[in-house]
Amino acid sequence: MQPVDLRSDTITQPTRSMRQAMADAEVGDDVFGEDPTVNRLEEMAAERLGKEAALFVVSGTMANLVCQLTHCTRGDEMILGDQSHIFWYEQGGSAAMGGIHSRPVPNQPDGRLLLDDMEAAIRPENIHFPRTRLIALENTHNRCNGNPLDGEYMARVGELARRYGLNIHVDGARIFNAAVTLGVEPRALVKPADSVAFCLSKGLAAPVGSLVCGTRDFITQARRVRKVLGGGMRQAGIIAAAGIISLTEMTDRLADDHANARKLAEGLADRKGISIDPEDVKTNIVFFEVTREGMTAEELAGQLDKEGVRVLALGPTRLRAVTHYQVTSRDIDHALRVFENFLG
Ligand code: TLP
Repeated sequence: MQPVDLRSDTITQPTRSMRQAMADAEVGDDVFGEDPTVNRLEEMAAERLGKEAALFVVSGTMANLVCQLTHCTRGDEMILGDQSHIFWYEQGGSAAMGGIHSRPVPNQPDGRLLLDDMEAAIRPENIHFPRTRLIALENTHNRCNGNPLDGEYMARVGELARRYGLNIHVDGARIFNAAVTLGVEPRALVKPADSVAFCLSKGLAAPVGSLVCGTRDFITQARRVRKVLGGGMRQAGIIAAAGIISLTEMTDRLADDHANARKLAEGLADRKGISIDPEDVKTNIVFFEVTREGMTAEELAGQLDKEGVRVLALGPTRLRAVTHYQVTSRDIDHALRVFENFLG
């Protein structure tokens, strides 16, 4: 049997129709704006996110960085969650590349930042202080159990940002997971956002690519930033073609991943030496703790790997499993049997 690889939804392989679309893609030089397939993908992305325009970039990390560099100049401050992907996993690129100062605010267990915490973090005008420019949110929130943020919360953040003249960026790497679980279109979740980044190469199964969405002016500036980062691609329609399939064929099926994640969480809750509340699992990300005396997350992940079940150890006792297109309900049954054999 093939390993059941639950390390991340980034491991998804392109579908047959993606490979076909890639082979047949009409292409041109995208730095000249002449790749019809990239142009079509960008139009589709802007429409789905309810923004004027979009920009195709190579990764979620580049999408976030392009947005931060477009919103901020050196010495500006960005309010963001202390558990956010930007803060944890992007090498501090905003500081390294843009001289942007990060102001972390505690993420609540559901991924929100409290309005009061954000408001308290906004700098008044003072010669000693950096200028607060940007609020960055994450939806779904990776390190907070993949929790979705709803439109109502976003509207309240929007009101706060407007009051202080701040911009909002949403790292929506998995915004389609949020939309599917909340039963809305993604545009309903990002109305007050000035920029949104989302990924094609996670649950949506494309091999490469993310999109930045915003106003036409913002995207014009972001296109310049992408170029200086070396991200101007030429016949990128080859990969954009797969992204079009992501948007047309792969969004609704995310509900299956969420059902599999819930099934995994419920099964794990019955295992000895594991602590998890299945109610916390709203999308495709399942965090759990190993509570067996003397066993680390690393050891448990190593043992499971030997039996063909791959998960990530993300802390001394914390592990993560992510469901995706390549994981079936039967794979979850198999994974749960392996957990049971090992833990009882
Ligand atoms: N997340 C990856 C790892 O980097 C942790 C994963 O396996 O979950 N925003 C969010 C919320 C993400 O989860 C990720 C990737 C990114 C941005 C970055 O995307 P890429 O990997 O395309 O640069």
